[in-house]
Formats: sequence, structure tokens, C-alpha cells
Amino acid sequence: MQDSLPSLDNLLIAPEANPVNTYSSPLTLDSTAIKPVAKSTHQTESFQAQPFGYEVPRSLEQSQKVEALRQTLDKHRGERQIVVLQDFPDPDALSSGWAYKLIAQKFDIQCDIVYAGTLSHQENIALVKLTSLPVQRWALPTLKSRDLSVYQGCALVDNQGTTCGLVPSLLQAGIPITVVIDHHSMQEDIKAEFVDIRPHTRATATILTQYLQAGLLKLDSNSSEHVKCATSLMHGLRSDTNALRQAQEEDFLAAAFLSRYYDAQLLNAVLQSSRSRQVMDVIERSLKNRIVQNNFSIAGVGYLRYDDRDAIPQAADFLVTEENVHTAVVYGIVHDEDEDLEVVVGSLRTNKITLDPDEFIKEAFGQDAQGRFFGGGRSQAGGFEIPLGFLSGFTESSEYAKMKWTVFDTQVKQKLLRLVNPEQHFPNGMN
Ligand SMILES: [Mn+2]
Repeated sequence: MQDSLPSLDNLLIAPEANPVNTYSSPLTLDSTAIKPVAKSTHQTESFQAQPFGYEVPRSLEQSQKVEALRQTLDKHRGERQIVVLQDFPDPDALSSGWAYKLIAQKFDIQCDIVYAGTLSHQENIALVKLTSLPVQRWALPTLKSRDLSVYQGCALVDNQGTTCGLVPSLLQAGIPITVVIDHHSMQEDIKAEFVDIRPHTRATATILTQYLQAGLLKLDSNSSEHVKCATSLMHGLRSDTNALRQAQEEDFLAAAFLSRYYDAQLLNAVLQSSRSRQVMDVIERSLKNRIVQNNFSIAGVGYLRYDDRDAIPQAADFLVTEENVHTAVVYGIVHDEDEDLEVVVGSLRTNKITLDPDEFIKEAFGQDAQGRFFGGGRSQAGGFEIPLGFLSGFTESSEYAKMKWTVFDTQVKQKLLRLVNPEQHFPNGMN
């Protein structure tokens, strides 16, 4: 979920603007003012890793995770790891991967952050360019020329391997999964040395920030690398919490911690990157084609180039803002010219608290022949990919292309409407 948003300065109450608040700075908050809250909601332990002005609530489980990660990293000193992001990495994935790399570096582990797909959202491109975020694109066809034997382990950050085209090849090459840190719903039974999956946490950036706060790496505001990483984490956690509008206490605490290091101007520059013409066109198509039923807005947008596929979640972000709509699903056929493949790609966005995107998508589209689900999600967002298989491939005949789209459009709509409107689709109550 990314949109242009008010700067964080508007969200953090400036103490001097509030006559009731007599604190001179948020960092000198009287710790007794915060402690009781922390104690009543969490089991806390004494916190000494970094002076933060007040105690950061941390559950026993979280403390154990910090210790377990520390031990895992310690065990792998001197090694080289490959950090794999989802094929179409978002700010949460990019920033979390970077934070992991910096933490691992502290343990003398060298990391390369890679993704197989493309950076298609203008904000993600701006983020990577403006912060010099150390990430590499490893398109699948180039994999043969890579030397995987230099890696002793792999880290999956903001994913569980199910959305990364690179993972099967890495496993085949015998590279073990050392670390998984994610906030999506548990996908498959994952075998890794260290696993921290928190489906109820809004952003992986929040989890990584907690690791920083716990002292796995002490941020230094004089290090431009640390400042840029903190800025991207701020962007990551804002973008996965709808600009903090859906943030929970732990996200605000993480943002408060990052606010000591991040560069507000840099974040503004990233957020101000504008929408491309192609994205505007796809949003226009989604508006034109949408049908609204039972507060769901559903739109097929036809064919898209691979580089424009991020227009789909952006269109879903836009459609969900309509009055009386709580959930939007946008999908299209994405054509990958490099591999001459076609895939139905879709995104779901919802404001409805009781709707679980992961469950909804799995229920709507089911599994493929290998038993893998076509998609999944996290809180308030989800996505799916359905390969066209034998029907894949561009054709000269526009008549045929139109026919093919109609078939897939109808099929996807039918699957969605079965859930959106059960009465109408199961008149005998057979839902
Ligand atoms: Mn995320």
C-alpha cells in the first residue's frame, strides 16, 4: 500500500504545539509516564541495550527471538549469505532486507540482497536510487551464470520463499535456509534454522526495527548508511501500515525509534515520486471496468507489460478508497517478454477488519496441480498469480487475444463473486 502521504512530522505531535504537554522533547519524556502502560499490556523485562528515554515493551517471546537470532548469526560468522526478497519487492521488503544485511555484517556475515522480478513502482525505484539501497536484480535466465557455491546460507525477509522465483534453484544448489523473518500468514511448513513469522505484525520493517532496538546493531546517526537504512525502514513500515493509519502500538514505537535517525527530507523525496503514465492508464481502466457488489469492487484491466505490473496493486489501492467499498480486487494478464510467459496477476486491498486476505484468496482460487496456492496475503492486503500455461504467449490475432482475456476475466470474476455474493451463487444455501 503506497500513496503520497502527509509527512511524519504531521503525525508526531510537536510538544511545543501542545500547551498541555510540558515535555521539552519526546526524548526526555518522564519514563514513569510510559511505564505503567507498558506493564499493563506486555510482560516486560529491563531494557538497557539503548537509552531510549522510556522502556520499550518487549514480550518474553520477542526477547527469546532476539537471543535466538543473535546465536544463529554468531554461529555463521565469516560466512556469506544470499538475502532473497519477493520477486516484486516493496519498500517493506527492501528496507528489511537492508537492515538484515547491516545486522549480519556486525556478525561478520556478508550478504547480497537479490530479487528475481522487477522494481516497477516509481516509489520503489526512487527509494533504491535515493538511498543507494544495496539490492541486485537476478533475473531467472541469468541464474546459470551465477556462482551459488559462494553462499553458505539464505535469508528470506518479508516472504517465506513462496513468492520468490529464485528459491527453488537455491534449494537445488543445496543452500540451506538459515533465516526467515516475515509477517505474512504461515505459508508452507518451512524448514529453517531461525524462523520469526509474525502474522499479526503489520510490517517486517517493524520486526527488524525491534531487532535494532534490542541492540543487535547500534544505529549511529553519523553514519549515512545507517541514516538511509533508517529512512527506508520508516518508509517500509509506513507503506505497510497505510501511512501509519493502520499502525499498531509496536509500529508507532518502531517509528518513534527510527525518528531519531531517519532523514525526513529524503523520505519526502521518495514519497513525491509521481505516477507514470502507464500506471494512470491502468487506474483509468480499473475505474472503467469495475463492478461493485456487496461493498467489493472488482476490476479486470486486461493485458499489461511486465514492467507495469505494479500498476495493479496501485489500482487496488485506489479503488478501495471509493465510498461504500471495503475491499478491492484488481487483476490483469501480465506478459513477460523475456520468458514469453503470461500470468494472471491480481491484488487485493481491504479495510474490513474481519476479512482475512490470505484466507479469502486461498478460498477463492484454490491450489494448483502441485498443491501450491495461487496466492496469499497478510493483514489488509493480498495477491495472486495464476500462470496461463498452455494458453500462454502473445498472438498476432487481436480477436484471439480478446477471447482469451474474456475467458480469464470471466473465470476470475466467477471465483471471486462466489465468495462475495454467496446467496446469489448458491441459491440453495449450499455455501
Ligand atoms: Mn511486508
